[in-house]
Amino acid sequence: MSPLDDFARGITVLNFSICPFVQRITTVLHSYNIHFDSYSIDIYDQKPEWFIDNIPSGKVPALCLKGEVLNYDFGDITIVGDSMIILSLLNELLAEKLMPKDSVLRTKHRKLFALAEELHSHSRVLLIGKESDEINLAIEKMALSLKAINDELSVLEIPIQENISMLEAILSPLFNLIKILQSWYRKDLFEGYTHTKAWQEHLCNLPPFQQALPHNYELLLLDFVCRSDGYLSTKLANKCSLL
Ligand SMILES: N[C@@H](CCC(=O)N[C@@H](CS)C(=O)NCC(=O)O)C(=O)O
Repeated sequence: MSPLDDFARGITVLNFSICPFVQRITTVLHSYNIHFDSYSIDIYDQKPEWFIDNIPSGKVPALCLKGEVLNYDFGDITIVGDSMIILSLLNELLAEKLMPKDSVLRTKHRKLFALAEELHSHSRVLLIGKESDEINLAIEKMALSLKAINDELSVLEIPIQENISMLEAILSPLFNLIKILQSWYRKDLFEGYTHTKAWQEHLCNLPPFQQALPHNYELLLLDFVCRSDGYLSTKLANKCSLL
């Protein structure tokens, strides 16, 4: 049975509690006070047929849009997957407010989006990688991505405007995830990267990002790590045993 017919008009975000890619979307929606509903998909269980039929990648986030949303009529239902595609759609609906007007600056932001994807893949290894060699390699690769991110951020001013940009929506969940990984690995992954550290401080405290973050996020993430049976779950065995 598909729940799609039961979704209210407007926006429904298909989510998974710990997903940083979902947080990109909900951070924007909170920042612009756009009402939305959420529907949880357990991506580690058998995914529902209606979900796979509409989102063949089987990944969240996905956005279901019904009727008029931000002055655009999406008809009976429109379903969009992939956080970057959803962010571009939101950017269009929000009259391009999520991106800088200046094209050189826009290119810098896009470069950072690509670096953020790299960093996500290394973070994933740190979360659920099995062997210490694999982890060490991911930490080395992470340092390279972080150096590049730090260089890019060094020439960007930390924003002070009220509503957030696409860059902030992409980096907040990532830098928050790395903050938690740092405490679990007892390692300052941002050591020496002063600009990145300053941005991390700014991004992790952004009110719309805080609204997008489940209140028990670290615990939910810990549960996910402990179930993964990877290197980190062994390292955190004491914490895992308390769950
Ligand atoms: N490139 C995708 C990545 C999304 C993604 O990796 N989502 C994860 C949860 S955080 C997922 O749904 N995984 C399920 C799967 O791989 O089967 C995006 O930006 O939306």
